[in-house]
This record gives sequence, structure tokens and C-alpha cells, in this order.
Amino acid sequence: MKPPIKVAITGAAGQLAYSLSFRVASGEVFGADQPLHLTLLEIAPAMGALEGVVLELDDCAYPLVRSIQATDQATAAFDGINWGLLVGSKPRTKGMERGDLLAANGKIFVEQGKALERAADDLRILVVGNPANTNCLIALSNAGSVPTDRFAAMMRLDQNRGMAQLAGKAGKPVSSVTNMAIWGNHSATQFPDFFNAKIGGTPAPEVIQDPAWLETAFISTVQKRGAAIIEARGSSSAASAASAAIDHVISMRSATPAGDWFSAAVLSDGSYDVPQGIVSSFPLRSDGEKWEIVQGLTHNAFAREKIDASVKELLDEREAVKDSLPD
Ligand code: NAX
Repeated sequence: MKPPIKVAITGAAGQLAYSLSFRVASGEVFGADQPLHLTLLEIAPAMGALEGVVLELDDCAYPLVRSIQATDQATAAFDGINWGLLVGSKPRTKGMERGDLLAANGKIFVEQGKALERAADDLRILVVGNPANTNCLIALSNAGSVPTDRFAAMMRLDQNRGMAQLAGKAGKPVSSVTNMAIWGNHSATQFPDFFNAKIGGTPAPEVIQDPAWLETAFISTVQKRGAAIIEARGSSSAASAASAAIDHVISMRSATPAGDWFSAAVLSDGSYDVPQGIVSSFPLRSDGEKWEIVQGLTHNAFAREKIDASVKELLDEREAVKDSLPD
């Protein structure tokens, strides 16, 4: 057994965390030889419901769990953590404009970013709570000495959705789909890059010889999948989102298979003419500890226009939260 690590999950009484926490506690994410201390963060009104989650986690008798702490204080939740899965955020309520949503979440991620200065030296963060890219930007901008490359926002659900759609259309198993890059924002402007995706090692457009489907139905299905799930289920994607969060952490912690990549939103270094200072999705490779943006992919005018539109949305979001970003 390795020495225990500390993992924090925020929004821990919410529906996504109800799937995620149990899978983290079971060892599925960090390994069957990795004991962990779990800290669960919620807001004060949800502490009663969180207590119920803790009772259930206890009742699973997971052998890897060394302790479970429930708190409504970010500083306590993030003390000494190695990983933080930031799921909690303020949902959009009736009549709320997008700017109001950004501002409300800005406050949360300023506070949580500051509290992350108390984390362990090897801290890694995944921001899931929406608007995830801009929340991630706010957190990393307020986290003082924590290196910015420790932060990512979740695009893995979009990647997985894209892979499933391509596999379904091609009549191939989803395991044959690789190199699925998502560019831009986790929103309806994102660009799921079918041009660079492969099916069984062959470019997706050569396997699926239906450019009209790829350029319209495929893109909009991936972009609007979240809304389709809300429409069908009456609540937003939770189990698939938890599954994607797990895939993200595993991809970050393992060496990426040769020739492949995975998608996550990270602070742009200017690659692919995405301006610095926004958290945008890129294709990444990891060596198990550090990640890098895959270089050298090409985009035609169609793809470039889609990427630029999503990047513009991220720039607008950054402008809307500028009060939450230190100079
Ligand atoms: P829920 O509303 O069920 O749960 C959110 C929880 O966060 C609530 O229990 C709430 O009390 C808590 N919370 C609010 N402010 C908090 C704070 N300051 N500190 C700690 N906890 C706080 O939403 P759920 O379905 O679980 O979704 C969680 C978040 O994931 C939402 O923001 C949602 O939009 C986002 N999603 C992001 C996805 C992505 O791909 N990046 C996909 C799935 C999901 O929709």
C-alpha cells in the first residue's frame, strides 16, 4: 500500500458528486493500492444532505478510505490535498443572465482559489462546476504560488460524447475511436474536431464519408448533448459527467498511449493562436505527471472559424469576470 493521499470533492451533496464520490472512494480512480482521505465540501444549507452521503460512504466499507471529513469551509477542505475535484458551483436560476451566473461563481472560485494555497505541493485540480473554463481561470488566478499547470477544466464529457457519436455513425466500437480533440469552451460553441479524429487509425472523414453529417449533425449533437439530457431526464447529466471526471484524472495520471491524445481545458500558452490568459480546450498528452499541448495539428477554414467563435466566447467570459481576476 502507498501512503494515503488527500482528495477533496466540492458540491459533494449534489447529483454529480453522488456518483463521483463513491467511485473515487472505491479505488477506481487512484488505484487499488492507493488509500485516501476524502474531504467533502458543501455550502451550509446542504450540510444535512451531505451528512447522508457520508453515512452511505461509511456503509460501503471501502477498504481504501482512511477518513471522511465533511465541511462547509474551503480552507479546511483543501488543507494538504493532493487532488481537488471542484464540482460545486451555483446553478443558473430563472431570470438569471449569463453575466450574473459568471459573477456568482466568480465569488466561489476566488475564495476556493485562495484556499488552494493550503494544498500539498503536488496539488492537481479538475474544475467541473460550470461555467467550468472561466471558473478554472478564476481559481488558478487566485491561487497565489500554485503553478497554473496544476489546473484544468473538464472537457472529457465532450470528448466522450464525440467518440460515441463517431463510433455509432461508423458502426465501429467506441474503443476504435482515438485522437478526439475538443477545442474552446465547454459550451454550445465548442468545436469537436472530427477532422483530426481517427477510427481504427484512419481519419474519421475517410471512414464516415458523409461530410454534411460531420459538419452539422455531429457537431450540434455534441454541442447540445447536455440540453438533450436535461430535456429527456429532467435533470442534467450526472453519471456520465462523473465518469468523464474519472477518465480525466486517469488520463492525467497515466502516460498517454503513443499517437493519441485526450482533451482538457488548460491555461492557453498561445498555441494554435488561442490567446494567452484564457482556459481553453486543447488536445493534451501526459507522461503521468506533466502534460503538454499536442502541437502540429492543422485546421482548415471551417475548423478555424469554429475555434475562433468559441475562443471569442471565452474572451467575453473573461471580460465579464475581470473583477475576480487579480491584476
Ligand atoms: P447539483 O446542483 O446537483 O450540485 C451542485 C452542488 O454544489 C450543490 O449541492 C450545491 O450546494 C453545491 N455548491 C454550490 N456552491 C458551492 C460552494 N461554494 N462550495 C461547495 N459546494 C457548492 O449539480 P450537479 O448536477 O452535481 O452538477 C455540478 C456542476 O457540474 C454544475 O455546475 C454543472 O453545470 C456542472 N457540469 C459540468 C460538466 C462539464 O463537462 N464540465 C458536465 C456535467 C455538469 O453539468
